Amino acid sequence: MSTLTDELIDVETRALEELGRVADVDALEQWRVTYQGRRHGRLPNLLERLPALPVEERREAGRQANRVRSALESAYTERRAALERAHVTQRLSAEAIDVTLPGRRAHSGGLHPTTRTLREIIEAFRPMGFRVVEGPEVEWDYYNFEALNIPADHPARDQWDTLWLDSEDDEGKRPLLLRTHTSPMQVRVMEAQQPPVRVLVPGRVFRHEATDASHESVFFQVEGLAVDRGVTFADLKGTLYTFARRMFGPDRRVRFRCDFFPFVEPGVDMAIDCFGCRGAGCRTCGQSGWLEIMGAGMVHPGVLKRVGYDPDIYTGFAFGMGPERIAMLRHGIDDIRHFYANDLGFLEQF
Ligand code: FA5
Repeated sequence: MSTLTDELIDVETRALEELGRVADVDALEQWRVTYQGRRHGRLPNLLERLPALPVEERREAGRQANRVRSALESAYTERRAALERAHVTQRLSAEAIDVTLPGRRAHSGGLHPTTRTLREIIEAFRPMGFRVVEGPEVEWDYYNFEALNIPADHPARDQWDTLWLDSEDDEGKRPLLLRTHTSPMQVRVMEAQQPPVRVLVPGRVFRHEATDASHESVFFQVEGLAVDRGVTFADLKGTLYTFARRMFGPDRRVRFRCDFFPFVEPGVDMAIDCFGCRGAGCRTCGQSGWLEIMGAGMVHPGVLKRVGYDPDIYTGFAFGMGPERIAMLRHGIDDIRHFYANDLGFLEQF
């Protein structure tokens, strides 16, 4: 028959052994109830038998009992601390940030291809002495048409149909409309100053238009105007050739053809060979092989007279170009409708 002392040592051995296998807080609690639980714990069960022992056996058993109790208590405390440490480490590693991962790049916006092109056009003309001015998108009929030799019944109004607005204060220049080109600024600039004039006018224009690969109904133009004594058609051609070389490079073909605009005399249109077909004809250029980028000409004497310039003293040239068409040529964009469709896939390429 084993003594209580033997049983105490036996319980201690098992308890410590089992404690070594305890892997989490739940199992630890289970262990505590099994060995130290007040009501049915193995150790308290043994201790209950102490008072009934004969005196000489009780002393030795009592000493062992105290030793085993404090051994189990300190083993328990140590194990609990170790489990808590492991738990914290585990949580930290689960929540850890891997600083070696490459970060996500912040998304930064960019300039719209039209804005970029406008700036490039301005930079191409700046060394030739042109300054930049802007004008109103809502314009009087007078500036958009009348002052440019396009009276109410003129057929040129058909090709420049637009939206009209009601207005109270008409100053005799009514009605109001969304400007169809930047040419009204020729008149406004000349009304406001005396020659020499050398301005560039970027801005948005509006037209009633059946849209296709090279036509939008809301688009941009850049107007140019140079007026002084002795300005000739050779100045016009030289200026625009210089521009074309700066913008498109020396090996691009440039075409001038006679064209009619009521506010110039003579008038031309300038085209660049189409990037898509190099002149053979395709959908982008409407099968013509050329992409028309601007209208131009010598300022009509009637327009000069209307703003108070003497056409016998002053002459000048003007031009109006489409920056979207220029961006199409520079970047190989096959449809002008991409520009304002707000498709990020398109816009992020610039
Ligand atoms: C004009 O608007 C004249 N004001 C240009 C001008 C100015 C002539 C000064 C003489 C002197 P036109 O309608 O051709 O002309 O347009 C000029 C340029 O704008 C065209 O060459 C083209 O590049 C661009 N453009 C015209 N219509 C559209 C359109 N619907 N969509 C995109 N670009 C267009």
